[in-house]
Amino acid sequence: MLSSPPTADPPAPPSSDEDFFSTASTSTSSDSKPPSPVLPQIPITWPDDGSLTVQWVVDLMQAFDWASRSIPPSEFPSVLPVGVFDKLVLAGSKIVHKEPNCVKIDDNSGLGPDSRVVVVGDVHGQLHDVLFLLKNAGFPGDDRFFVFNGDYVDRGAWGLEVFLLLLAWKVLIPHRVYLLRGNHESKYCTSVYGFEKEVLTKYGDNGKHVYRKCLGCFEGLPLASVIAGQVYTAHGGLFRGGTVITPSKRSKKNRKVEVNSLTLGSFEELAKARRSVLDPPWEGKNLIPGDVLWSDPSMSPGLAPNKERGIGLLWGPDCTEEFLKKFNLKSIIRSHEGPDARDKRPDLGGMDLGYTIDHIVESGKLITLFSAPDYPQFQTTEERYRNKAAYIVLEPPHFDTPIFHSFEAVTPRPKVNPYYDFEDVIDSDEELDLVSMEPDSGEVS
Ligand SMILES: [Mn+2]
Repeated sequence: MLSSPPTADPPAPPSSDEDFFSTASTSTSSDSKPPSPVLPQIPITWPDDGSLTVQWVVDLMQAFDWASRSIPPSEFPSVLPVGVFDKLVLAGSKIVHKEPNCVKIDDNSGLGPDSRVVVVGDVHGQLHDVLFLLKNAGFPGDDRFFVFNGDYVDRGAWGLEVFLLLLAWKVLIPHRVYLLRGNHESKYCTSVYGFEKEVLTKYGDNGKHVYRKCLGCFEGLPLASVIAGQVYTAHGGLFRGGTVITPSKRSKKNRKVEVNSLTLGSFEELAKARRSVLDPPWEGKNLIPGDVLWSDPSMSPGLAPNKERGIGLLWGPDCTEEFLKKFNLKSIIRSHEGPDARDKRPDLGGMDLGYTIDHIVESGKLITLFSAPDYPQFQTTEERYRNKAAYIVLEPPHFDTPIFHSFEAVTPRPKVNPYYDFEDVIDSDEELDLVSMEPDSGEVS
């Protein structure tokens, strides 16, 4: 029985979307389709009227799952023709580019007493684990919001599928699904950690076009969210403020840019940052996007440059407290560090369960959330971490107490070749190769 008494009790949990691949059709209209067959309808076609349905998105997920098990990557366009890719990415890009740098999810956006908010960390192209997560947490819907903390692509072999299926949910219900940007949604990371090569392999002659369109969409992804005025989420975390610009009216060349000793930034400064850059700059005056996407917590007090990564900040428990207190928040949920990264940081917790509570301070907590189990999937056998992953559910009435759900990797997964040199490439992008990055990064002089 799912009915609940008409009291102030919390509402009954939403029914699970069990067996969504075999019994996905829930439409009651007269022209409803029969349940999806095991073999998907391919190629996927764009709806005539341009409006997606839940069934379309479910069919897309099923087709991606089937393709990952049944056809070589180079035949991917027989599942998703480039014309349909174009339509989906155009629709998604238009929506995300209009969103503010920090999206607010509150009663103005439909958050109510029956709502849940699911927060998800790095997923890194692990398609089957993302499909499991969506099934386990329940699909996005009227009462179920999703905030993804970025790093959809790279490392895993199905970054394109993961990003596109999440983008399809975004297009279907833009005010229930929020896709934040991770540091891997950039030109630099995708050229080193596999996504570019993956796209070129899957789309052949159209690969460059598809890759460019994906980067264009990544550029538009918002940087952070605030849920119910209680929880701040972002891929890396906190960011600096106080970049003082001393303008000179006479000559632009003499314009001085001074960075004061590091101080925490405000939401006003976050709102003004220019996020539409292929690679967030690590120098100059547009530093907030790089901080939000690349920073890490530290157990040492204060705010310092993140020398390990070459971009972003390290912030201590005192900064977590200052940020929470100043903005009247209860927690920070960030991602960005998997089991490999945490292996090298003995003063912080390990990522065996998919989350860690890094700072506990007077005003609340700092949490790291990682949603890619058994990561990274191509690591040589003896070095595998076999970590669980996790997602967080925030519940009414206050949405301020994270409930953790850990889960294991879906096995067996299809055998595939990696799209990057996992033997030699450094772990967890801890070090930015500044020389290989384009100097401009879209930065204005
Ligand atoms: Mn990351």
